[in-house]
Order: sequence, then structure tokens, then C-alpha cells
Amino acid sequence: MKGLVIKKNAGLYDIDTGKIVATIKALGNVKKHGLYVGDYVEFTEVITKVEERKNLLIRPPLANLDKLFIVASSIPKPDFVLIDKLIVYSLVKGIEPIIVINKTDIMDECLQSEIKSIYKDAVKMIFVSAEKGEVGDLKKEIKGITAFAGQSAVGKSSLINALLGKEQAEVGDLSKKVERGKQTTRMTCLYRCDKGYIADTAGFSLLDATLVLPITPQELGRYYPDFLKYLQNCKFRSCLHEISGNCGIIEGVRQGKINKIRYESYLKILSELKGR
Ligand SMILES: Nc1nc2c(ncn2[C@@H]2O[C@H](COP(=O)(O)OP(=O)(O)OP(=O)(O)O)[C@@H](O)[C@H]2O)c(=O)[nH]1
Ligand SMILES: [Mg+2]
Ligand SMILES: [Zn+2]
Repeated sequence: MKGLVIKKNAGLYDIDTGKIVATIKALGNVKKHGLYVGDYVEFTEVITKVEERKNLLIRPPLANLDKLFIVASSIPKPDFVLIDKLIVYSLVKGIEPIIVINKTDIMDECLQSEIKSIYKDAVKMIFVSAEKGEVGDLKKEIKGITAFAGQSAVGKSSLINALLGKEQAEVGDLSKKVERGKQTTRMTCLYRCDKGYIADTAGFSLLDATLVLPITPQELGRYYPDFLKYLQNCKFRSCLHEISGNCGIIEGVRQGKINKIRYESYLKILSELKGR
């Protein structure tokens, strides 16, 4: 039979076939080569084979992620560099990034339209409120294996709970976030939701600001979808889009066709990549 590993606990794996969930062990050989939540496997009484992965995240350990919901809100204020890093990371790994703006119930229109204008040519956006249970547009996007990322307290766990209709993930306030000790042993697992799965990482940001992008400085521009049209106007193939004159990106920014905040975050991430 075939199924998906949705949980891993002390040598036992929960395999979801779509009809049943079996809790079984894996062959030593299979375990030796790595077996992760998110792996599609073949099994009899034990797991006998792991199918080839489309991607693998190490922290948290998760295989075959299809979509990453990058959550932002008004409190805390959006960190556009982190959002852009997560977009780049997703695209590098073959994951579809979607920006989810949460807490629309307490967010002013001004910030909403600012975010729309920054990302309109770059990535899909969804506006939701976990508090009010307004998560319909997000639910529609849950297909395959999905996960949430973003700053602490933007509402990732609240969104997971709103989607699942139960208190599955731990919601905290900022003061409680300091005492994280007892949560660290909690593992990543997948929850079934509609046509797909949601990864819950138990109160931690899925990916954080210390994220290391596995690319060279020359490659960064390719992972800015809103830059692509203008790359052909760069005179040199190896252009890093830092010096005007021969650069289509800088010209695009100057003409207001490329968003300035996106370009500034590009420069910031570029300098990090160059400094490595
Ligand atoms: N007004 C409002 N508050 C919200 C909404 N969603 C979450 N919150 C509140 O924001 C705070 C943080 O929510 P969490 O769901 O714990 O945030 P998180 O992103 O999981 O935080 P970490 O686990 O630390 O990464 C809580 O006090 C929630 O009640 C929303 O849609 N509207
Ligand atoms: Mg959380
Ligand atoms: Zn250029």
C-alpha cells in the first residue's frame, strides 16, 4: 500500500492512505536513508520504500512541501525583508509561496493597500482574520502539503486552529513566548484539512530570519518574479542590479514599474549573500 507519513514518534510512523491511518515501523534500511514527515511511502506491515522527494527542509524536518503560507499582520508590523527571504527560499525549493495577511479585523486599509502594491506583481496574496474565522480563501488554497511561516505572533497557530476548527496548535501571547522550554520536544506533524495537509510546528516560526538561502548573489534576481520582465534590459548577464546605467532593474525602479521596497529588500539580501 501507499501513504503519506503524517507523524513520527519514537520509531513509529503514522501513515495516512487517505482512508486509514496506520501506525507502523520502518525497515532499518529505509530508516538509515532518512524518513521524514511528508514522505510518500510504500508499506506492508512495515515501511518498505520511500518515494523520491521534491524537497526537504531540515529545520523543521519536513519533506515534499507544496505551498508555504507566509503570514504577516499589522501587529507585529510586517518585516518585508523576512517576507522576501521566505519567498526566495520557497521558489528555490520548488514550493509555491502565498502571502497571508492576517488580523484584517484590526488592520487599517492603508497598510492593506501598501502591501497589495508591494506584492501585486510578485506573489499571490490572501487577506484573512483568524479571530473572526474569516479564512475561507485560505482554506481553498490547501492542497498537497502546506505549512505556515512568518514572524512570531502574526497568528500562524490561530490560523491553523481556525482552519481545523479546533484548538490543535498552541496559541500564545507575547509574554508567554519567552518560556518555550516545554514545547521544544513537540514534533512536526501533518493535519488533514480539506483536500490537503497542514504542517504544525508547535508554536515556532517554521523558518526564521537566520534562514540561509542556498543560492549565489548572481542568482538572487531570478527569484524576484516581479523583476523577471526587466532582467532582459540588463546589459550584462552577471548584473547584480546595483549600478545604474546598464541595469534594467534599476531603470524599472526609477520608472516606478518595480516596487522600491522590493528593490531595497533585494539589495539587503544581496549584501548578506555577498558577505557569506
Ligand atoms: N485581532 C486579531 N488577533 C489575532 C488574530 N490572529 C491571532 N491573533 C492574536 O495574535 C496573538 C498571537 O497569535 P499566535 O497564533 O499564537 O501567533 P503565532 O504566529 O503562532 O506565534 P508563534 O507561535 O510565536 O510563532 C494571539 O494573542 C492571538 O489571539 C486575528 O485575526 N485578529
Ligand atoms: Mg504559533
Ligand atoms: Zn541589472
